[in-house]
Amino acid sequence: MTVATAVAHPNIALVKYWGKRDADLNLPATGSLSMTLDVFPTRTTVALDPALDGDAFTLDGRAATGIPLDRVTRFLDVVRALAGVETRARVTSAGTVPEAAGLASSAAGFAALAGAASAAYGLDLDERALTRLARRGSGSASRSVIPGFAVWHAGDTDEESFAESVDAPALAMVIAIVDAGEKPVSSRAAMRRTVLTSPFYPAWVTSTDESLRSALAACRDGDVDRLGRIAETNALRMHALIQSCDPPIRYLAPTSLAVLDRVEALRARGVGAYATADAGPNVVVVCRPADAAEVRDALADLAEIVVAHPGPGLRIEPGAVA
Ligand code: 2P0
Repeated sequence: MTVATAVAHPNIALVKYWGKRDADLNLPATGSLSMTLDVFPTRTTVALDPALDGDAFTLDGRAATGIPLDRVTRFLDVVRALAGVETRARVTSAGTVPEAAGLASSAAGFAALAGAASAAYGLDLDERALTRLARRGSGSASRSVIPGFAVWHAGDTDEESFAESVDAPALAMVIAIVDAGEKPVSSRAAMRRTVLTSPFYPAWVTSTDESLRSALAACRDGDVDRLGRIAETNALRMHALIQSCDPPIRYLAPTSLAVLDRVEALRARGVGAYATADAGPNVVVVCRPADAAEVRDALADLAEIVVAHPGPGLRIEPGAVA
C-alpha cells in the first residue's frame, strides 16, 4: 500500500475568482491574486488500497458521502488517469477551519489532496503542475500551492491556467469570523447561477481583468493602500454581482456590514485598513502588519478575530511514501 501526506493552508483573494469559462477543466473567466495564510492548515493522507471497490473519504473524523465524496473521487480519477493506475484510495483529511463557512476550506483541502494524491500515485510534479492539478479539484486551491502571494493566470487551456508566486508588500489579514456556520449556497452553485442569470456578469469579467492588472502594478510598487483599495472595490463588486443573480444570493450579514463600517472608521483616523469577504459573512481586513493589533482591537466586540500573515505553500511530508 502506498501512502502519502500533505499539508496546505487557505488563501484569501485580493482580486477574486468568480465564474468559470470551462467547468470540466475548471478554467476561470478571469485571473486572480491571493495571499496564502499561516493559519488553519489542512492535513490530508492518501492511502492506495487494492481491496477497495470505491474511494473512501474521512473528513474531520467522519465518513463523507454524497457530493464531498463524489468531488474527491472525480479528483482522484484525474490523478489516476495521469498515473495510469486504477487502484482506489482511502483519503483522510483534518482541517482547522470551519468547513464551508466562506473561509476557503476547499482551497486548503484540495491543495493538500493534490499533494498527497500525486505523491501516493507516484506522480513527480513540479510546482506549476501541482497548481494545475489542485485547480481541477477547486479553482482557488491552485493558489494555496504557492507560499505567500500568488497570481492564478486564467489561461485559455489546461496548460496555461496555473498559479505562481508574486512579490507583494508586507501585509496582515485580520479575519473577523462573523459566523462559522455552513453557508446557504455553495460557491460552485452560486458561481454557476451568476454566470447564467446576472446581467452584470460581463462587466464583472472586464472590470476584474482591469483590477488584476492594477493590483499587480500596486504589488510591484509596494503600495499597500492602492492594493487595499483595489481589493475592497473588487470584493464589494463581487458581492453586488452575487446579489444580482436570479434568485438572488446574499452572503453578507448585518454584522459583516458593521465590520465594513468599522473599517471605514479606521481609515478616517488614518489607518490603512481595507475589507474583503469571500462567499460567506466573514470579513477579512487587509492592513500593514504594524497596524494589525489596532485593527483587531477595533473589531473585537463584533466577531471572533484571527490575525493571519503570509503562510507556507503546499508541503508534501518527506518520507511518507511507503
Ligand atoms: C476566491 N472564491 O477567489 C473566490 C472569492 C470565493 C469568493 O474561489 O468551483 O471553492 O471549486 O472552483 O475555488 C471559491 O470557489 O470554487 C472561491 P470551485 P472555489 O477565493
